[in-house]
Amino acid sequence: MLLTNANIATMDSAAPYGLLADGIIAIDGRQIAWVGSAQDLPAQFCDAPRADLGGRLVTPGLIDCHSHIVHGGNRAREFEMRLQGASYEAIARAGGGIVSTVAATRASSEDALLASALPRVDALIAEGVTTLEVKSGYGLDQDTELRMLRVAREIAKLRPISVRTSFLGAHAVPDGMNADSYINNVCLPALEAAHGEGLVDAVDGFCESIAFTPAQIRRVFGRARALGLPVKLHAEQLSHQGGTRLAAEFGALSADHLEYADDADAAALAQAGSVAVILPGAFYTLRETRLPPIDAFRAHGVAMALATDCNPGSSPITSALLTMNMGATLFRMTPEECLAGLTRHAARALGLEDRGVIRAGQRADLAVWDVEHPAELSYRIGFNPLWKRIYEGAL
Ligand code: DI6
Ligand code: FE
Repeated sequence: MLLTNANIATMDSAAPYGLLADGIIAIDGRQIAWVGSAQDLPAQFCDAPRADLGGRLVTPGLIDCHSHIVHGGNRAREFEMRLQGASYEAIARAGGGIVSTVAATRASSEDALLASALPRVDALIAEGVTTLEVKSGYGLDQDTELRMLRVAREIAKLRPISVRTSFLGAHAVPDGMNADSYINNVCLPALEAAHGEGLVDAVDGFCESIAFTPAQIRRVFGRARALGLPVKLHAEQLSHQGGTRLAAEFGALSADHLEYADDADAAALAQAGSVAVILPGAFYTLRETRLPPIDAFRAHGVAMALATDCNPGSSPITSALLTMNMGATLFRMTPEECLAGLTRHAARALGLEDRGVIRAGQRADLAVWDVEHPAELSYRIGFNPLWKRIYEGAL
């Protein structure tokens, strides 16, 4: 099949957005077979059926590389409390925050978790998202952590979306346990069990004063390494703990949040080839003021991804497009950086080489937008110009 008369943001060349005007994409089965200018179409494709895109913009399918989209309940009540002045940390210390979602998630069956996640997934799909990362981390016991990951895998069977899972057992310390014994007696055995069931694509952690120290995360990463699993880390979100450098030391796929990261952290990420995952939804929701060091990431050549961080506490957002707008408006990322953040660099943050750019041999996961210029995707607020979404070659 040929997609003709397309304005293609390949995200794969030195040109801004890798733009290719009057382009054609040839799709063979689930893959892109060829992409280029209309006049260069190889003879072998000339007789293929054509779909005229009317000059619309085609981008790679969007990739949300950081989400906690599977969870029980919601935290609207806590949202009210924060508006009355309580801080995120104070709420967490008072048994609210992550721990309250843990209670709701433990009380939810697999079916209930799935039923509550699907409408959120559908909202992302409606905006052209074709790959979604989903974390565990609201179980904090073996059964519930595994249940969350099974639900994540189930999503990909029920919807046209590719799901990558991250085991986030080291997300919070459950009530009545100390952090070290939780890591040793719950988190590490749960990781082994989840991996044994094929439920884990990567291992994540939350390195923060209200969560785990670098020394504790190091033990989790050590086990991940022993199991042959890549790592990523919530680092320097609310304070500087040294998680970013730990992540870099382990060759992490990504370090995420990073508001309190510094120049040396940026250098370490660059050296390790780790992606900086920027999460403006959490910054916005928590009304943070400390900006991630975007200039340092640029100066050191650190690839920046953007993601929703969809979660019931700090980022109850299910919009990839609004995430791009926030990346631009709050962090002064360019619209091109924002789009790369949800395509090319997001793929890297998940360790995926078969998607994120429009190129022969890549998966045919595409988004067709009724816009003239790709900057429009970051510019509008609350407007969805998706015209068609193509998943594994299917329109
Ligand atoms: N950082 C976050 O922003 C989310 N998790 C994390 O480690 C928040 C999770 C929550 O508040 O439920
Ligand atoms: Fe997160």
